[in-house]
Amino acid sequence: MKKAQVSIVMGSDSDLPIVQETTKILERFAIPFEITIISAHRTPDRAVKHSNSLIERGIKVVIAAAGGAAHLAGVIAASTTLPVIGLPIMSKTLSGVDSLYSIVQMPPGVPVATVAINGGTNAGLLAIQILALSDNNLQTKFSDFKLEMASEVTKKSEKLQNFGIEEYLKRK
Ligand code: RP5
Repeated sequence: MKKAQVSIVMGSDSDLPIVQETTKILERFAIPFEITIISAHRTPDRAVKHSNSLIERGIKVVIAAAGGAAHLAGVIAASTTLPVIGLPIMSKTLSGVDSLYSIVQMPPGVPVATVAINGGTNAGLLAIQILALSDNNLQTKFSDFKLEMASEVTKKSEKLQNFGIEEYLKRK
């Protein structure tokens, strides 16, 4: 098995459905990753221990998913020099705005790159882009991915021109 390059951490197993979007995109690009559940509040010692072990284990990027008072990404970023991507999970009470603000509003000196609420795929893609800075093959794969996306949009547009709105929606 290849050594993990990305460490995915989530505050609770209830975050898994969104985190699975991240793991799927990492798998698509064949990026080896590790995944674990650590709570900044319920297991604070483990959060710091995990952060301190990242570099020696060869991890290059961290993705931290949490909802509500989502301090996990910030706590990890405080104890490592690796780039940390925060993934705010939609909460029931405040629809994830609480998670977003908790993750994005870091003090100067300790940045967390924050994606959209439930932006699991983009968290993975951002990690891939960071890894691609020192990996030409990955850079090429990422360019192909963008071309594929562009071609999907063009195909849809041509279909819309050919069939018109009603027929397009019927065929969708
Ligand atoms: C956060 O609180 C977790 O990241 C999760 O999004 C949220 C709810 O946690 P559980 O009630 O599912 O443990 O710590």
